Amino acid sequence: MTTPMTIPLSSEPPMLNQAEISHYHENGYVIPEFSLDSETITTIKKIHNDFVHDHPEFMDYCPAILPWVPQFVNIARNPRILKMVSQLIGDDIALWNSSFFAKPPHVGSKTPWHQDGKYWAMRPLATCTVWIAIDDATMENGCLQVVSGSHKDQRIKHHELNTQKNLALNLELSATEIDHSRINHLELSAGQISLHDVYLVHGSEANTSPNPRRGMTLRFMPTTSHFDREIERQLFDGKEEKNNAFKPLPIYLMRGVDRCGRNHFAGDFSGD
Ligand SMILES: O=C(O)CCC(=O)C(=O)O
Repeated sequence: MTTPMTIPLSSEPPMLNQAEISHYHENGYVIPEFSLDSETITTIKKIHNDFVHDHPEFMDYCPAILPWVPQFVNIARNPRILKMVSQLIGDDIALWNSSFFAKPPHVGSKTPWHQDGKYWAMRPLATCTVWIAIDDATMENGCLQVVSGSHKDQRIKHHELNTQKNLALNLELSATEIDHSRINHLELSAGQISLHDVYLVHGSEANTSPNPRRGMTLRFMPTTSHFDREIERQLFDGKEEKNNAFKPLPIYLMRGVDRCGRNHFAGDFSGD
């Protein structure tokens, strides 16, 4: 019998104030008073540049970068980021993915309107995404857009297959599911972050500007959810992932313990 992994809770003081926490729960996202330092952003750019140099197929979008660039886990270990996430989804949290929406100048793909939960394998569905602006994200270069409050009914709405070229994702919410009166553009300076809920409707326009719009995501789930490897496999089947054969995602316990007792973490053998 092995001892389950435990990572002590952070002793950091709270990062989000009550208004920010309420904004997240009410609207499905929040932009906190926080910014990563420029040195960290420069390091991320350099590592990402080296990565796309070796893997040009991921120049625009990489759905899962940790299997290729495990050192990005250290960005997720930032105690202040973990504190914010724990204030939103609880003290027991695991990092299960990081994607890179790089949107190069002039050719960067549109991300169609979608809900993340349509694509994901944990049950119950739950994730707080930390979206990090690696460049200034503006209306011109395709900043993230969200539909405020669209997470509230906790329902995966109807998506349709869209096989059009130059889309980062191939499932798109049906037009009738989008409340255009509640769209907000999340313009951020490099280093700023937004956090969003698994049910939030969001997307972004193509980047037709001369400026890059790199966005890096960190996907955190509460360990009350089980990352179901069978569902992960089924969701992958039939998908062309740019020469990327199926590889189960490594999951990292970031804080606390595995509450559901069924997750299997990198470096731990106590899950199922
Ligand atoms: O950065 C983008 O364009 C889209 C990001 C996104 O869909 C996500 O973070 O889930």
